[in-house]
Amino acid sequence: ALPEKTLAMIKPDAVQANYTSAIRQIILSEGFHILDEKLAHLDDVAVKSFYREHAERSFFPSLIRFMTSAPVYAMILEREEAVKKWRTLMGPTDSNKARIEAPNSIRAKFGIDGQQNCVHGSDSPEAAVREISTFFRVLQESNVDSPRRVHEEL
Ligand code: YYY
Ligand code: MG
Repeated sequence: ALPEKTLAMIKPDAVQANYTSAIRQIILSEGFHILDEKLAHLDDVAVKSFYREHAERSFFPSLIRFMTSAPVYAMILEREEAVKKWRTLMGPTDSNKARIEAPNSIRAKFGIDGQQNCVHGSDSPEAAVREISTFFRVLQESNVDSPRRVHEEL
């Protein structure tokens, strides 16, 4: 299978707890390449856009406060089936559920609860293209058909 990209983000809880390098090491040991990475501090406008699919949910104001509370660490990951493989490695959204259902997952090991869950991953190749562009300047013509070209021009 061709390589695919996804956006991974280490969230404020895990950056503050100094889990960035441990999580980064797990990512590399699982066969992902990190094409680019950066620390960023999101503001309200950026988080509202990033999580716009959840704008009507009751947890949205709290989610914005959490995501703007401290820096995040964003990474472009590449491997075959990167979107699905990274979501599996992260584990379920709720860290406490992750500790029961996927004890080896990153959320099981480093997450706190259902909101402070240490990592984000794009949920589709299309979302990955959009989310990567939140943090990185890249050619965006495709995440599926010509990943090599995008990689080479980074
Ligand atoms: O993609 P994923 O992060 O696993 O979950 P989503 O359902 O997309 O929710 C995004 C984000 O919102 C989640 O990581 C934590 C937060 N959240 C929350 O604070 N409370 C909930 N009941 C559900 C999600
Ligand atoms: Mg999601």
